[in-house]
Amino acid sequence: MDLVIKNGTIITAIDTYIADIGIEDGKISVIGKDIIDPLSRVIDAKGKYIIPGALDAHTHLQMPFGGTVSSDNYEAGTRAAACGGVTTVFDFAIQQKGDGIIQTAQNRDKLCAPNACVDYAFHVAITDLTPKVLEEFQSAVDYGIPSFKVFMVYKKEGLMVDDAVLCKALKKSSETGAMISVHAENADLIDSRIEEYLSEGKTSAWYHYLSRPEFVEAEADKRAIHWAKSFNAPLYIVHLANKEGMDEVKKARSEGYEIYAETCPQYLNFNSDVYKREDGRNFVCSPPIKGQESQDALWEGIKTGDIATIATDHCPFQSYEKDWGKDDFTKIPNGCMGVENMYPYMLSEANKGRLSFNKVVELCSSNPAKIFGCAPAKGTIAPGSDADIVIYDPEKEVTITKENMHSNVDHTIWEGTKIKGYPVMTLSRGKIVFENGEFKGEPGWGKLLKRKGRKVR
Ligand code: DUC
Ligand code: ZN
Ligand code: ZN
Repeated sequence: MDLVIKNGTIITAIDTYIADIGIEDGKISVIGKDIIDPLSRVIDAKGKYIIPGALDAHTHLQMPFGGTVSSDNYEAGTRAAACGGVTTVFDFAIQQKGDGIIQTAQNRDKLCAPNACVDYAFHVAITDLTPKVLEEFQSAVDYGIPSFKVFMVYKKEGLMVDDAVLCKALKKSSETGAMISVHAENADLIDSRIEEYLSEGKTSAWYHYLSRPEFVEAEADKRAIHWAKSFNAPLYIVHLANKEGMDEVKKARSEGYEIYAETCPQYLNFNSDVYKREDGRNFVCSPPIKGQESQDALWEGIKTGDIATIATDHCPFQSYEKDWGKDDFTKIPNGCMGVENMYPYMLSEANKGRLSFNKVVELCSSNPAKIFGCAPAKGTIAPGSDADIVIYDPEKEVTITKENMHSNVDHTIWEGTKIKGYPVMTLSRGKIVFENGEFKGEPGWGKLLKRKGRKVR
């Protein structure tokens, strides 16, 4: 064996127990008591928790957006991921008009492959659903890209698709084993509210929130769920942030529909009051962070199992870029950092007793692995699985500052947040990529995952 982790408390989505873990050739080769191999390196993890690396199912690295490019390139973003216990990122490859699905992922991979420090996959965001692209769904699934996203917003940016396209994609996904995810907000309403506020001289970040409040997101959630039900297709709603949408997800699931909701730490930890702050523009993301009632509903959704995953929507921009919107909220590039904060924050909430550690592993690791076709290699600690492992010290306390984070961004919305318990080591396929606050990985280590499609109903 190459490495033995001894005496740690192993926590998966379903189990908690003390055992040793043997690692060989990047995989977990054995789990048991008193594993001895005189030739292998030994890490004593007594008093520490051993958890599967997180899968962040939602990042935007090096993404052209908002008049610039998100500031974490593939190296910086996956470095930050490793330092936050994330061992797989799912990035969005945006289809250029005329390109195919596999071609879109391959083009993006040219940027990613030489730089990725942890494993990665692409969801392809479909912007141009020609008959040829629709026909390509099956080949893309067979190739190992079974997840596609559509934007119900960003009309001017050329990303938005209409309901007819969404429905075609849903229908085809149910026939081919693909999964469609949606960014759900009502584009027309946003545009008309923006116009109104700007004409009244209402330009601060607070009006970013008011131009896309709870009901604007909820309408699109309901519409997307309606169409998914109509075509008997599974649906994954990214970054759900509002109560009414949460209620609709709950209802659809109770009726037996396969609807998955993802939310993000920023929606769980902050509420819309942040947009009244002097630095409110740093929190500008879409959908915006909602009111307290919505935050409470999301936590309740976690408790009931109606939130399936936590991911980050990691999309950082530098302060000078956020400042473009000082006097006009529409000029603020949308997005915040999060990939390094998700697992520590959620685990800290578990450490404080708000939810169980098993539940955090389920939300941040095992569920995204299952939903997006990379279980059981990812998302658990079991013989045969990849040795993507986080060693977590429940006693270590960290206060987040921009200086102790590893992204390429000069500020963080998490500044000053106290985290109780923290990852002390991250292994990516058996390789140490983070240890005691320091990045230890290397660009080019991360591999593109070929994933399985869903069973066709
Ligand atoms: N929302 C953001 O805040 N940033 C990137 C894309 C998105 O939908
Ligand atoms: Zn989005
Ligand atoms: Zn996003």
